[in-house]
Amino acid sequence: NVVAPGAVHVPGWLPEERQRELVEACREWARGPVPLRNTVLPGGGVMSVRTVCLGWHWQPYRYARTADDVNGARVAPFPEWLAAWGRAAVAEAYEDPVAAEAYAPDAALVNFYDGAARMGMHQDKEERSHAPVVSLSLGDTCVFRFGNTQDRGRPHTDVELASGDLFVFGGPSRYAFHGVTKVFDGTAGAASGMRAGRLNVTLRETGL
Ligand code: MD3
Ligand code: FE
Repeated sequence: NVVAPGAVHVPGWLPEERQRELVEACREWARGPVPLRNTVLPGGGVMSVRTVCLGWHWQPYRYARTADDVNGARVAPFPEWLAAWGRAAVAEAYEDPVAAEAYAPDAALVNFYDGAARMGMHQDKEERSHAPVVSLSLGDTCVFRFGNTQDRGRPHTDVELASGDLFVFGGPSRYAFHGVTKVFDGTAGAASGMRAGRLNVTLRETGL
């Protein structure tokens, strides 16, 4: 489903077995070396989403190798198998194996949402590369709001993201405002092996 130029939603892309593998990997990453934490923004606000990073640590609003705003530890490496999933994702979304082969993500943000967590409308501009962002959803279904490139307001499109869904944001959609307005408690089903809540894994090329 092409939601906007460069923004492609592929419902149910991850088979159950892959969903379970990714949830299991997220459980390991959440244990350390940097723990899952509520990011504190420079203005003092605390995000309701809990995050752990791979490859590069997103420290609002820059990437670093160490989590200086958490425990100072070096972040876990970005695994090569996850980069391969990213290339498969780009190939699937854009039906372009040549573009997909060049995709070299080196950072992942793992976001955990409980039923009350939200993500306000924002742009992802810390990456120096203009390569697409690959998003994989696990567990509870959410309402994802895909906006415009000008501001946080209208026009926007609301899309439900369920466990196993793939979303790729590239080209003109790469710098669109986006957020998560709602998570539907208890909608995870059995596919991912998640007991509660929602996980979202985004793959990025930092260009660093
Ligand atoms: C569109 N995460 O980590 S995933 C984020 O569900 C983030 O956790 C949300 O926004 C989540 O920055 C939304 C979909 C997504 C991710 C990155 C994008 C959409 C995007 C970057 C550019 C444009
Ligand atoms: Fe984002």
